[in-house]
Amino acid sequence: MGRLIAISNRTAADPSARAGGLAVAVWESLTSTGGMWFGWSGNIVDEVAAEPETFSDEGVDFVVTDFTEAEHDGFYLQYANRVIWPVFHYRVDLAHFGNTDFETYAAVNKRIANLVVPRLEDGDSVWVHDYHFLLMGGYLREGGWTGPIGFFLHIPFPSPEVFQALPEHEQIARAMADFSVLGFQSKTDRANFVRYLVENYDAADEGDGWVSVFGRRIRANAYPIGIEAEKFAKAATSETAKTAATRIGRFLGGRNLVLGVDRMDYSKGLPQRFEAVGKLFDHFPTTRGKVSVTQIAPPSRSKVEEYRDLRIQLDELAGRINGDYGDLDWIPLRYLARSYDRRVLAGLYRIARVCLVTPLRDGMNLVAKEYVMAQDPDDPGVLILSQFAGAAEQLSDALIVNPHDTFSVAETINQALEMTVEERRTRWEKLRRTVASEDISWWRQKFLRDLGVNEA
Ligand code: GDG
Repeated sequence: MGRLIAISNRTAADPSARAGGLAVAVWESLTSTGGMWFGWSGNIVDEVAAEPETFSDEGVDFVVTDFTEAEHDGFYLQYANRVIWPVFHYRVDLAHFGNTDFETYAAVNKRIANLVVPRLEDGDSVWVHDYHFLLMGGYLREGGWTGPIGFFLHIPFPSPEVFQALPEHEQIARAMADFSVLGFQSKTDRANFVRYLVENYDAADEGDGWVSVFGRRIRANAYPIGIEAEKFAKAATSETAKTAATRIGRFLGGRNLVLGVDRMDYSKGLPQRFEAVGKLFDHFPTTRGKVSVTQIAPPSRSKVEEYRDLRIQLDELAGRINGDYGDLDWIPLRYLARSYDRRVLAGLYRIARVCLVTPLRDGMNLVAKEYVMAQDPDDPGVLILSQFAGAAEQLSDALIVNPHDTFSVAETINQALEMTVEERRTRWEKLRRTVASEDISWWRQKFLRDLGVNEA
């Protein structure tokens, strides 16, 4: 059988990077089929060498390239993260439509495609990941590759009205139609993409995922990404997890823990979440002194202005809430702008009575799934989940909220805190069954089957 060829911005060349969801899924597939992984080396240089760096690990051949400062800026910081990321998360107001960034974005897609094509062999299947490489299908075809190319979008695909705010929407859509299989996180994302094609280019939605457009037939489906479920459940009872639970237990002093874990990103709805916590203490006085909210928010993309603004906003909100409600022996809302070991997170999830996953938009949200797998079956906690996270399609037994309606989120936190253990167990058991069965291997196999890859 043929090899699998993965393309993503960052690769798992560094073994410590293999811990993330995407890296695990791709790595497992590549080691089982044998294959290659193309991406960015992580280095910024004055001049990119003609030949990329290549090396092998456990039968996987890595091919990584450096970026120039101009590529890193125009491709990664600007077009990918200040145009596509905000628009695809429905934040057109935050998008910076520069004049030349799309050209740089396209040039990097093309440059990497040109590294890939000469290294492909008959029988190979290509699997491209995420919003950095929306044009990759077009350039691989231009280079002469006629074999299968799959694409998986980890972030939402917005409604057509929002997607059309991108000046380059048509070029992007045409290039996306050069992929053989297009994978989305949710049915909503898939429906948005197909509606855009139907309304603008007379596409036909032919059933079973098949779509005819631009004289081609492609497959577009929802493949909700999962986690390494059993492994995460084990991590939650590891020694490191127990130690973390003991440490935070000392701080809690018998109070209930309400936990949030998110990269510090404006899509995650953190200011609204903090507002909801303020309303909880305001309108539900029995929770005062009885609940501690801890938000873990490792900073990300801190070079980008919108992220610096978010940080300032959160500092102010947390300060105000603690100033208004805190007492000599009680900090109502703690927010820790740093990252922790995964096993530490697993330990915190396990003792949290409530987990707040309230993004304004999220492709999937793996924190919701990790929280479910980390629970103690006898005394599980309650997941509060935004209706705007892809995960809400699968996890309907969570308490589903509208994150913009902060009073209702406050009410739901109170409801979760008062929920009987019987109801907690019933809801959790259904959630656990879904997360455990629709795990990362299920996701990968479902996608690769449609791409025509038979794993060994
Ligand atoms: C994108 C899409 C989609 C968080 N803090 C720490 C830490 N984390 C880990 C979590 C989780 C991961 O990071 C975050 O995953 P999410 O899915 O929640 O969100 P994004 O980073 O935005 O990921 C998203 C995902 O891609 C996969 O397709 O679900 O919608 O936006 O695993 O546990 N990990 C460690 N320390 C931390 O402090 N070690």
